[in-house]
Amino acid sequence: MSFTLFADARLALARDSLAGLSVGDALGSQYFVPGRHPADLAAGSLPPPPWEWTDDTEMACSVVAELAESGRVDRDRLALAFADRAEPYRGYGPGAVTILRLIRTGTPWPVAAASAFDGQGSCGNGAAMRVAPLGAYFADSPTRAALEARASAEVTHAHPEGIAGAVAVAVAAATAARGRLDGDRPAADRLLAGVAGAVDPASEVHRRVRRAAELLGHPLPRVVAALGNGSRVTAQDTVGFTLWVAATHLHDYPAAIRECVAAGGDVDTTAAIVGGIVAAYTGVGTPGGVPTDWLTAREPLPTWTP
Ligand code: R7I
Ligand code: MG
Repeated sequence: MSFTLFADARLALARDSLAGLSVGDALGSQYFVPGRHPADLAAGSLPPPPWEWTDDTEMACSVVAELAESGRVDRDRLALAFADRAEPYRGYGPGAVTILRLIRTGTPWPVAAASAFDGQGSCGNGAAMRVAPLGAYFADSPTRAALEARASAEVTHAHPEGIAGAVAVAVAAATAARGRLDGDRPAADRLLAGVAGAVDPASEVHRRVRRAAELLGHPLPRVVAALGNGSRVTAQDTVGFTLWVAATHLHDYPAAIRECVAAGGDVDTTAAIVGGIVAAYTGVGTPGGVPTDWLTAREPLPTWTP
């Protein structure tokens, strides 16, 4: 069934996803602080606030600001927004630091992005980590979500795997938000099949999304062994795993985040991706949604966030 989504309804979906993304990022990064243990979260104990967000959230806020402004991704403007707003101490990847510095000092983004990693372009998980709210914004069209996700990725991630990771996460978030609007939770296998169908079939990201579907119902250590947990900080090593977690726990935000923390690896980013997808389905302060006390513990978002 086709339907019309007004701009403010799109933005509300994107903002709920951003809440889930930023809380996942901020809580996940707490487990890099010495003395914090994943087992504490599993036992129900939260780290003391404030939970500071990282580059994942800062870039996601720019994506949402771009959509609020123009309803689409203008690559030139998004590249400049990423570059101008980057606070250096937020934990950006080394490739991203270089690309954003080049853009800030006048290098066109296609040149800056293509120069990364000896001309391979970045296949880091950074394009995937910031894109879930964009998927939620395009809840009415996974095709459009995929197209705009590609545009949002290209300004920093020229490598096909980096782009595939962003497309996969955006389509998952669009499907989750659509399920929320329909009042009908998408089944895990259907969600993953829809994502696989939207992603470059030649990519490793595609292979791992397919593998994630085969591993539904399997225990976490087995899943991490097969799909990774982001410890390599690449899209290939991150996205399949995060989609397995999101598809498995789509109705239960706290359980989804606990799973990311238990898995280890690039926890702020896996929890940001998973949190962004799951919150597109659950919302905030709802049963199974982003808990309001978690949201309060998170450092406030930048003042310019829409
Ligand atoms: O993708 P990116 O923005 O990284 C995001 C991650 C998240 O975890 C953030 O929270 C932050 O911690 O970083 O930044 P990049 O530096 O472009 O990519 C991340 C990493 O992926 C790099 O440091 C490399 O280790 C790896 N990588 C590559 N390795 C080999 N060849 C990215 N591209 C390549 C490549 O082409
Ligand atoms: Mg980070």
